[in-house]
Amino acid sequence: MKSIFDDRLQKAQNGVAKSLYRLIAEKKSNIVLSLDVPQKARFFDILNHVADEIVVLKIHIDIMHDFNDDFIKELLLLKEKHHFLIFEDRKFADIGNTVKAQYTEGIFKIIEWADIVTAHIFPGPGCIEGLRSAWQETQIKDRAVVILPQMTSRDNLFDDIALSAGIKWAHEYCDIIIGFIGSASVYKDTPERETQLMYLRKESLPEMLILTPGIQLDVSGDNLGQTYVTPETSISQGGDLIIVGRGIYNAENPLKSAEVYKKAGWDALVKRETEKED
Ligand code: 5BU
Repeated sequence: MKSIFDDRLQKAQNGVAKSLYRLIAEKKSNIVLSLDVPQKARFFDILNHVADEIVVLKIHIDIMHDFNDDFIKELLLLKEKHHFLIFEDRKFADIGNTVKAQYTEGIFKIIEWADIVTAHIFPGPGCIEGLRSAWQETQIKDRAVVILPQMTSRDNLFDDIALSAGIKWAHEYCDIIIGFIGSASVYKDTPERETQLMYLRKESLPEMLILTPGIQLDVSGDNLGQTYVTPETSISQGGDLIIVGRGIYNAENPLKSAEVYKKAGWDALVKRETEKED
């Protein structure tokens, strides 16, 4: 029997995308855990509990207290043991020369440990070229970029023009861009009731992955402008992976919560993919 996303796996050019498609099928999970927990002990405690349920661990390295090389060593050991990819949500947004330095230098040396990073599209393609040039020069085998043609924050300035530019550049830089951040339920500025997320799915290369933050089962937002939808809403509109932060790490029992999101995400994905085949 064909496993989920087999066709997309065959088409994928980037090694990280291939690994991710394999992990999704093997772990029967489309969960990206956004572990925005600055205390190292709590961070690793939660990660140890939920690592088998997730396919990607997303972090913001610059929020960690007492960052040092041991943090990365410990992270890489857990990656090896539990099989997940590491995603630094850096949102690079500068000229190519600067993002190249931010990706490779400084105390974090992100390129050495992050399989995936995020980049804005507003600076233009030079931003992507800077990251790609760093990747080519370091000769690290598999590295990937996810770009942001949408965001989940309330009243953001992303529009249909940014969406189309993101889709175009993802085509052009498909050796390093493996997909997009998507946000459900934002409608395109056209008479048809089509969301930007549906459009993103329809117009982008089939092998592109769409990762959607702003996911919670029980609440619709926070008091700082975040907006939430359910896994089902996001996936039915074209999201492939659901990014869950506080819904898991702030739960009384993060493992139980991760299991609930995993089931909700997986069921919605299987339903969508099965309906497509019929
Ligand atoms: P939450 O706790 O599930 O709300 O965390 C969401 C995470 O996803 C957090 O790390 C954000 O920085 C990240 N995020 C987002 O929420 N919305 C976006 O549009 C993008 C990233 Br891009």
